[in-house]
Amino acid sequence: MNDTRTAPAPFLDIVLPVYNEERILDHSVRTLHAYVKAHVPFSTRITIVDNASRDATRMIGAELAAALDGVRYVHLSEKGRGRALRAAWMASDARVLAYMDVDLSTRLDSLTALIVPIIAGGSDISIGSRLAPGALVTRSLRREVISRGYNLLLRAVLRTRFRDAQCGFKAIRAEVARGILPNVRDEGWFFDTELLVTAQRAGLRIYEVPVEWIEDTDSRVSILRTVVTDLRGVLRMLRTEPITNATLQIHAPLREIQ
Ligand SMILES: Nc1nc2c(ncn2[C@@H]2O[C@H](COP(=O)(O)OP(=O)(O)O)[C@@H](O)[C@H]2O)c(=O)[nH]1
Ligand SMILES: [Mg+2]
Repeated sequence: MNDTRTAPAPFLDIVLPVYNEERILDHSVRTLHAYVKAHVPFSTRITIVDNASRDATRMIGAELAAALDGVRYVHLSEKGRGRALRAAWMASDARVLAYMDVDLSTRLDSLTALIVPIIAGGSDISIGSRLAPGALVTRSLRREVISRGYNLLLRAVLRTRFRDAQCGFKAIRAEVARGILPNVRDEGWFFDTELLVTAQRAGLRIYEVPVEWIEDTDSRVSILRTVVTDLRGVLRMLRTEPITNATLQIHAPLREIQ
């Protein structure tokens, strides 16, 4: 594995949460790595975060980290996508943190649109959106209906102003992440919603980027179980006191702290 301890801190850290992804991990990481080299104008690390995969993900991840410059592999022993994102973001020394699903369902050309508002200081969190005007989405009717229904519920019950809580394509200013993540409890799929609702309540700025999304039908999600845990999460958020920006102690936008 690459020794990144002595490497200079990158500007951007792109986290790839993975669970049993032996089939696509190598191809996706190489695709993203080549894309970053060709199109991303600031220093970037790719961090693969694996929770307890039971296939060859661990071996492939370690091989990729050894073979490719700026790629690292982290292994956690407990499952949970939220747990993986929190661990990777909290440990990162980068200024801007991102994550994306390893199936690269979101077209990579949206990456700059995600990062630029954060760098420019106009946004604290940027999120890919499949439900914003301009998005181009190919997915099953079942997933479309569940996604729209869930986001409408969030709007009605939690008064959310963003359109798509669950798109696996997000970025956040590192300082904001450090302030807000200790207040985000979910370790699984509700993590994204909890992060955004907490951020909105604290008055942070959430910027939505319409994305081109092509669903990869190979999924780790058990839809019924996720719907139930999401609804439980919504109820918990209804009972959670909002935290204020003052409590978070988030100050200057990135532009000013550079
Ligand atoms: N680290 C980690 N990643 C996970 C876990 N569960 C799912 N993922 C990853 O989350 C991403 C999205 O999962 P996917 O199955 O494509 O979800 P879908 O697109 O909503 O069907 C993929 O990169 C998965 O490998 C988990 O328990 N831990
Ligand atoms: Mg997927």
